[in-house]
Amino acid sequence: MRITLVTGDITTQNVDAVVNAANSSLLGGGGVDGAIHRRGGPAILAECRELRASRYIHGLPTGMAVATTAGELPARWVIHTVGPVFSAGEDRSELLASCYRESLRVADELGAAGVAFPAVSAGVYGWPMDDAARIAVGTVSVTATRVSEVRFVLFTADAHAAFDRALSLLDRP
Ligand code: AR6
Repeated sequence: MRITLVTGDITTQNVDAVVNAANSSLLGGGGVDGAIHRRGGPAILAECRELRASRYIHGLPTGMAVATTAGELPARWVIHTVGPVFSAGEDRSELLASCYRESLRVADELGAAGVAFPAVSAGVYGWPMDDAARIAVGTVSVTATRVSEVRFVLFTADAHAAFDRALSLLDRP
């Protein structure tokens, strides 16, 4: 699997699936979630509402992922995952790693070859960027998947630099 980094907006990415840093309501929010629903149009929210009414009456649990179509986005699917809120007192890294693993599992089910991820939990949910990047890159690189390209789409130069550092740590023996 190829891991690539770009600075930019995830809603413009031409990949099979884009991952949404959602919340368990699946009914939208700010950050990436807001941008995806705004640019993707109402079809995504309609499917999310269906998922809430059928499979996830109590919401999508933290660390899980589920797909919808991508509405008017260039991608074919949106994979919604719920990152953990950062806690200084409790190690929730395993839940953040689970977001990446579960999203790749869903991508495999869909047959998606290219998947774009944002820095899950590193915005409103407060996860320090360097640590979020290390968990993201570290998890994706050891997950067995048929996905051939994972593209991390970072919103700022600082986030891009953090993912760059995480990738170079990976190369070190
Ligand atoms: N493309 C790529 N990255 C983006 C974009 C974009 N269009 N917009 C923001 N980012 P966040 P979270 C970056 O807050 O921390 C929502 O309200 C952003 O700079 O989107 O998992 C949900 O509904 C940051 O680095 O997600 C939840 O309630 C990263 O994406 C909650 O926020 C993630 O920031 C989830 O919080």
